[in-house]
Amino acid sequence: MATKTIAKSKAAAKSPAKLKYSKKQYLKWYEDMLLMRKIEERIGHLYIQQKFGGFCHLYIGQEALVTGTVSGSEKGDKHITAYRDHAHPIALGVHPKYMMAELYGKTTGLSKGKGGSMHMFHKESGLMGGHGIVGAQIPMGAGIAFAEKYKGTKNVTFCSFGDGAARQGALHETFNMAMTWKLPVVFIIENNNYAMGTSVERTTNVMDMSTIGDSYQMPSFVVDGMTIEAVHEAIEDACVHVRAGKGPVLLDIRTYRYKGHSMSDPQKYRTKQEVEDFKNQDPIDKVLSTIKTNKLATDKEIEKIIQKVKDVIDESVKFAEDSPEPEANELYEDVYIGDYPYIMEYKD
Ligand SMILES: Cc1ncc(C[n+]2csc(CCOP(=O)(O)OP(=O)(O)O)c2C)c(N)n1
Ligand SMILES: [Mg+2]
Repeated sequence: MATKTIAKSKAAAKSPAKLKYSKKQYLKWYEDMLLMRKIEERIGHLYIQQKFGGFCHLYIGQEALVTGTVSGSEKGDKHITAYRDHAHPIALGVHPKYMMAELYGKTTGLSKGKGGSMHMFHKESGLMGGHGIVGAQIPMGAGIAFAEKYKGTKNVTFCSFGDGAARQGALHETFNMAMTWKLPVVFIIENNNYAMGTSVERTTNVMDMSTIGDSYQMPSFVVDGMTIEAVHEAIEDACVHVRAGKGPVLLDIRTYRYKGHSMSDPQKYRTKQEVEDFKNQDPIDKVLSTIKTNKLATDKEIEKIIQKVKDVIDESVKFAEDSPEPEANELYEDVYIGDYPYIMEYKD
């Protein structure tokens, strides 16, 4: 598709040094991404110390995706994602203490302690989860977009899923319906090149994942996910199309996770050099370099941001540790239990 080629060259041509965005925007990007990175480093340590259990997938390296998605979107828009979801509430302006409390399984958590790491929800800010079933959020994202269209809002739904999830059959039914009904949804492939230990090239004959939209004539773009400006601009462009009622857009955002798939991953499927090569394109380093080169903040101001981040993390851990566990009699509240007689019986 012609559009795809244009978008590729547009993304590649972006240069942070050109300062297309304001000082305020750069400092916000820096603070948000730093907070995501540092809080997840802490989460990794807390997990090893067995402060909480369950699965735990870190987003480290991918911060520019959700940060640029939110900065390029508007209030009222909806966001749905997979289980790698600790950074999403932060991007949406939710204090991370509620995310931390959820990890600890406490009542003050984003899902009242019943969801854990993979199920962060915050309806008020538009976060519709956090989903542990690979690809489950693809049809659900289209469903949310359908509801927005039905209600006559101008809200866009951002539906993010991994390169592995993109291989689920439900994607094709969803893409077909979303294009037929011109639903207001931006599909985002968080393409970090691996589904657990399986690389994209081991799962497909077609390496360019943006072509998945072609059979549905869905406008599709490849985006540099290690550069915040590129993500932000791609989202803004996509929103112009979607809000005009023209239907979905697919963004294949190329990113990389620095840590293992989850907390137990020996990472034998990739070399240390590969990880280092991506760390050399780190989105947070790039934003900081732009801030320094263009003198958008003094060293003292940068230090202040770093200190603020540390304080917010300490506050979040303390809040999570001090919060109460759910009571046993809350077990069946806020969870879908269906209308099965045996459950009702058990409840009585
Ligand atoms: C339906 C389903 N199948 C398998 C799994 C096990 N599983 C968890 S994560 C994962 C890999 C998904 O990779 P990707 O979509 O690329 O996301 P990433 O972890 O890279 O963010 C698999 C197979 C699952 N949770 N759900
Ligand atoms: Mg992946």
